[in-house]
Amino acid sequence: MTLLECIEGPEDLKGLSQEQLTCLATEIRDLLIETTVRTSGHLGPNLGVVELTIAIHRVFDSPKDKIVFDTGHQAYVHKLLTGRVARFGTLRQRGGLTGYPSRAESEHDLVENSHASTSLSYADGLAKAYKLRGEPDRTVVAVIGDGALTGGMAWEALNNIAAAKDSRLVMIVNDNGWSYQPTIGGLAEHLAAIRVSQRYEHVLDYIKTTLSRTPVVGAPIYGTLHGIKKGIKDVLQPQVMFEDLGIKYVGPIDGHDERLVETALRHARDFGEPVLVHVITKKGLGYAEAEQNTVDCLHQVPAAGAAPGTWSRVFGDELVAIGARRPDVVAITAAMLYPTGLAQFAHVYPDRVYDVGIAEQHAVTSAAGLAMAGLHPVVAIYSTFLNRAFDQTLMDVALHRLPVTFVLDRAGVTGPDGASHHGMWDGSIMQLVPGMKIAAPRDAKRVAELLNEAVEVSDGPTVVRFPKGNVGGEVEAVAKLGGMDVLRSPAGSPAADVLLVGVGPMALTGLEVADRLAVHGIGVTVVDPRWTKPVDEALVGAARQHRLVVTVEDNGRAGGFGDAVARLLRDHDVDMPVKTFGLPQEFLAHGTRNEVLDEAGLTPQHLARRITEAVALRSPGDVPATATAATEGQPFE
Ligand SMILES: Cc1ncc(C[n+]2csc(CCOP(=O)(O)OP(=O)(O)O)c2C)c(N)n1
Repeated sequence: MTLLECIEGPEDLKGLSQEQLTCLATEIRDLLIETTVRTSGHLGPNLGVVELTIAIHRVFDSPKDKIVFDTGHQAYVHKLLTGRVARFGTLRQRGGLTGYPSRAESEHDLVENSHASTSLSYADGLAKAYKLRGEPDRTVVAVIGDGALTGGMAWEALNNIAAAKDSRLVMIVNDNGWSYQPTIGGLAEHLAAIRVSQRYEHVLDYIKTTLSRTPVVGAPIYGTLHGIKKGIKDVLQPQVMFEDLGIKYVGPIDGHDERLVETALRHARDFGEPVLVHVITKKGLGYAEAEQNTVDCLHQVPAAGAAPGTWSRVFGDELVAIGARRPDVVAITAAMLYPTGLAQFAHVYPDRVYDVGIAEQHAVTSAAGLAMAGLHPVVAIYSTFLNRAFDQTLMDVALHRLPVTFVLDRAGVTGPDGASHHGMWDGSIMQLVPGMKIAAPRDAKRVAELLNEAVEVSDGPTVVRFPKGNVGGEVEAVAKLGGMDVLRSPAGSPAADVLLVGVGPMALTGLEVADRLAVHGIGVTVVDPRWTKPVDEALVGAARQHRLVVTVEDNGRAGGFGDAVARLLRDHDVDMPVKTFGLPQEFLAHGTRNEVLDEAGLTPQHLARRITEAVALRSPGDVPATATAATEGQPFE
């Protein structure tokens, strides 16, 4: 039995010797590598926090003390130290451990949102609440990366924490110099300056040794040392940023020296006021492939760049082509240059791409500024992270009718990253934005087509949304219906049974559904709307020629394209049932994209069955016997 297998909870760590802790760290790294290489997942970030997480669990008393991991992608080590070693092999698999903290999994997990830069706000609230509730013996710990620290929320929180002098709050900045890519911006430069200042390091080493030999007598000693350090930093580091904010600062500390980290954390814990502990770590430490990976230190396994054949890559290639013709087109990313497919554009036009850090809100309003000054910005962002910038999209961009194109990658079900990462909201919230136009390409050719149409729009914002993964085969239209593509008309029957409108790749799913229904004598017209907002009014006339309208979208059902179509038909007094298929308005668990879609009933089999039922309900007498039989349990395979 390994040492790691004996750890059932944080209390089992507390009696281990320094030698045993070193051995434990090695075992943890081995398991992290072995598992994530098989299951995929956040390897680089976790390899970097092994000693730090051990130290946290030795110093603090979880779950009484509350540990908040910012973003949560670096919480695998925490999972291993809190009783989940045996299940770790199921990481990110359907029904298995999630890739982020999960309250269903453990009482040691608290925050599972996995959108970055929130930990300090959660911690601020927790600490205030424990104070008000008269529970002064709890300490709140926030672990935040230098990447997440570029997010505006973190600074809003710091501003408040600085004022809450008597909060028992320890903020650990895990500074590895990387987000996905090297962390950018003024803050990153400031941290880097602290990191590389050898002279400063030497002085600090001296202080750290002194500090660790000094018997702990509480705040006064700490305060004295702190005062000494501040003096030194004032000499060596003119921008003593955190302290200027009024926040006690400890560091920088070698985050792979478990003993040193422990010492710093114990002092911070006992200080009784908010303290920021600055820990320097190496992303990917202990795995050569990660340490030497110059793209992202194996932030994710497999590496997070846009691979050939993916939607992201198709978009990236087309943007390069557009960039050649249109010198006014510029690109913005919020710390996701490679994953969003912008790397090629950045390579060809390095001056026309802006990586703003994990700062989606800023990205959008900065895009508004670029557009006001005559450029056409393309904001490439994962669908789920656009949620952050709804108000900026609505008021800063749309209200001013600014030509900004949002390219929403990972729209719809994403898969193993679970509830926080499914891009199932944009299709609804963007429907609310006046003047917004939303495109959803069904295949690679349409990505190019619609992206070009989007950047031609000069009087308001546009969205181009597509899912995660590889693009499927190309399907040409057989006819046009307004601005929409008709992909299939039922042979020989002018008035068909079902008008099926499928959004993006769901139009191709619609073709499979039509095949299945045709076998049972139900005629289906399949339409790809191309633009889901505004809804094409040609649907009104088309609906009248069918007996049932069906919409299918890879987005939450509430307020999405389906609801917009139903509203259009109501507004035109078309008395026609509209079945709107989409994702249930729930926080959907992790699994493969296909597993989640299957569970949501968005596969051709499920859809064919449900549509048959709807047709049968509408006109039982008219529906062919084979079709009604299928509704009584005969599968559509
Ligand atoms: C709001 C938001 N935008 C983007 C992301 C995608 N993302 C996940 S981890 C990460 C980098 C985080 O860097 P850092 O906080 O330094 O942690 P590290 O991975 O370096 O340990 C990014 C950009 C996110 N989770 N949330």
